[in-house]
Amino acid sequence: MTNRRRFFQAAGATLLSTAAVSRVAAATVPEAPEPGTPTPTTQPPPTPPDGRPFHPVVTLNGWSLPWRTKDNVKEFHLVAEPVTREFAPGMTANLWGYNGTSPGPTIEAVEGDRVRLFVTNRLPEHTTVHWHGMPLPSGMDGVGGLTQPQIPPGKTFVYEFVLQRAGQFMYHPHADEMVQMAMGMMGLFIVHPKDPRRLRVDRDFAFVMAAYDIDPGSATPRTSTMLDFNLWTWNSRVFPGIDPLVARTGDRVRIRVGNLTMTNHPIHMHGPSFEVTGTDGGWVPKTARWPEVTTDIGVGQMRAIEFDAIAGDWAIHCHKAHHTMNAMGHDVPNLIGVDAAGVAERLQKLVPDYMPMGHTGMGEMAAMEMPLPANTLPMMTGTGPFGPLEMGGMFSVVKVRDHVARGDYRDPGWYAHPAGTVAHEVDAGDAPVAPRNGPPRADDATLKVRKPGTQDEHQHHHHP
Ligand SMILES: [Cu+2]
Repeated sequence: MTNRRRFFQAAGATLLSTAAVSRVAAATVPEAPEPGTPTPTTQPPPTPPDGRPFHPVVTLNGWSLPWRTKDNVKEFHLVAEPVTREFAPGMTANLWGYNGTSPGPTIEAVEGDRVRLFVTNRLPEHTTVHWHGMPLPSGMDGVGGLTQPQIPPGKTFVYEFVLQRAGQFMYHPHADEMVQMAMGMMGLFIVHPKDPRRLRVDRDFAFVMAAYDIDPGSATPRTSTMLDFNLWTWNSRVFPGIDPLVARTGDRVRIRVGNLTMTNHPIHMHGPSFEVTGTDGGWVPKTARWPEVTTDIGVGQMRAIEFDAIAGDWAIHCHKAHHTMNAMGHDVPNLIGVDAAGVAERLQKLVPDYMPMGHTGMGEMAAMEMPLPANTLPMMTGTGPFGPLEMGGMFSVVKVRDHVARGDYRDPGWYAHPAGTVAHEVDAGDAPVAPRNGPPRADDATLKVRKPGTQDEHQHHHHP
């Protein structure tokens, strides 16, 4: 009931702000749509209401921007504004985005379409929109100061061009770029082929990668960070907040991924191998493609990968291990092999809640219930059918099942492995002798630390 009331209050607030727009402006500028649901779950794509038919993309944890058609031109309306975005249950960030979300809604249209893109600036500073990768007239390219004046706060600008090439593109400001992108201003722009049979796939997913630096216990990103970000997101979500990518066995699946972070991301998918079939520069000729299980996506690049779906739960993630973690401290010494028990006892006299960690690795982090600062996600988290997943950040699961209806993207739950196909414990006596190389293994596995220059080291040197 409370949620319902809150929803209507929010709806009322929207009406009020719409009424504040002058009538003249309302007649020429199309309404700026807001997402259909305030929850950041993947919105199944609606069938295009008019214009040439196309097979819409599924924006992971996102939505596509409705348009209106006027004199054969598709009119879209983006509003740049402060937004809040839940990264995963338990953490919400103060960001800047478009039409209520970060990333902004995906713009979808068809090769040959003429589009008119209205951009209203409700930020406290000027902005522009650059249509990244798009072939267009120079004056529509959105570089503040170079190809157009900046859009001042409170003003609306319009861009207009014909979509010349089918493919995957991005949009983002080219104004105070470091700050505005660090605050989450970005979105996807998908141009579908004129002939919907061309480049046809059964399932077409899309997301853009962004990085944020949000101190544990706070909610607003640091915007002066250059490289040391601590939250690695797909469509401004982190695992376990990223929805699964659901497909049916045998489906041809495309995933379009853009990178607007400040470092590269080697995106790795388990299970079926894939090919890079397109970039934001165009489509890769069939004869120039090669099979991969990881593709590195550089800063400012987009990649479309395609594969034939095989039944299972297949992890998909960035292969930089610290990008599959949530906000963490960086200056942590490696304690593997160190017996911290004595130190812990003494520290607990000073700090009663002190817990020694890391002396057997960091896996224990995922299962423990340590108090966290408010609005902070555990570094390693998520639970699967066999226990903690020990992941965060850029991680999700491609869930492929034999029986999924066309257009059904709902989470099918965990994979039911056929009998006898899951790794399991056995009696160690059943295993063959494990050959090993290297020096004989000491019975006492405790790490012996010997500092250079100590007597031990000296003796070792003279008596090998
Ligand atoms: Cu990465």
